[in-house]
Amino acid sequence: MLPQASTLAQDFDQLFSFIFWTSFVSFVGIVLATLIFILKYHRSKRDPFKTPFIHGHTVMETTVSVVLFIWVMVIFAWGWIDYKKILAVPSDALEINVIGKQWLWEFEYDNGRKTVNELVVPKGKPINLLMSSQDVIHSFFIPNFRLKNDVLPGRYTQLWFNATQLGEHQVMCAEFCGTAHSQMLAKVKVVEEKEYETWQQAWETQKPGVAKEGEKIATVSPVEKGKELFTSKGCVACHSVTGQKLIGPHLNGIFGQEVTFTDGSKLKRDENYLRESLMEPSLKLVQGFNPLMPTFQGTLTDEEVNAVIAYIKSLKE
Ligand code: HEC
Ligand SMILES: [Cu+2]
Repeated sequence: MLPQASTLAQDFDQLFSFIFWTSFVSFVGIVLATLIFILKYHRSKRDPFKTPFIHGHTVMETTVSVVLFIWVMVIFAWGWIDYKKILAVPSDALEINVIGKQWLWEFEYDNGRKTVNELVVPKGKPINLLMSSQDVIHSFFIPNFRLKNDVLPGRYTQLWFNATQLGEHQVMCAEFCGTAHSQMLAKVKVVEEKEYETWQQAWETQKPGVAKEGEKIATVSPVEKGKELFTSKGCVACHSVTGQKLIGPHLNGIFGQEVTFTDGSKLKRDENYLRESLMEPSLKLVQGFNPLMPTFQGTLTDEEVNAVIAYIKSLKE
């Protein structure tokens, strides 16, 4: 077995073992029963009619059906309980943007640092990957963590984990995505929290040619980049970030809150909703407003969309 390197790995392995071993036992039972029946009831020259005609056995048939039903329901319930753990992203998780493209993985941290095919994370801290693809469907798969989720163009998916083992863990793309699909590999490097902080500080203070030793460089974090785009792309003309109503609704303090649309339906604003608001603004109209927002499809790159969303998320009441 591969190492169990995340907090959830053991849970998933237990369910896997349960399914594997119960299936194995029933497989052995079926093969044995088949052999016994062959030996006992096969047609022979000596006694061609030794097997009596069987009418069925209600008690046995019902028992088998009920036992099998319970077995399947146990697997279902157990799987559901585990699946909910995948969905329950801890609120204090460190968020990292992941962009998949043919054929590499790009990571962007909240301070603006970017890495390719190497994701460095602190051990024992919940990490939430906010993933999207720039081209086709990919899938982010970390076997040692027993975690995998598809990475889709034009939409966010998430994957959270809490790494429990130091060292490097292989990442693969698990969705066939073209010629170099099998080389679409990355590593998750798990380090102690201290080391992680030093690693980030080293970059912030010693980026070659930009800053003298010990001096902070002007790094552009996604939030800062988003703030710039908010002005340069003209969002400011229609949206305030101070609570004021302009042509469009104000955007501060809205993330995670409920929004009501003109047709009366409601939705909790999440990353995918914000993304959709930028790409297809007329799809869901905020109550009390007119369909005046232009689409930003094709105008903003995936990275810029991530930045704008990070900025909106950072705006408090
Ligand atoms: C010409 C005016 C205009 C511009 C420019 C504009 N918007 Fe909008 N926006 C609107 C209007 C009007 C609405 C409300 C109607 C709707 O839902 O489409 C809206 C809705 C939104 C919403 C949903 C708000 C909510 O309360 O749920 C978001 C998010 C948003 N805009 C973000 C942006 C961003 C980011 C930009 C710049 C990249 C931008 N908008 C540019 C007019 C504009
Ligand atoms: Cu891929």
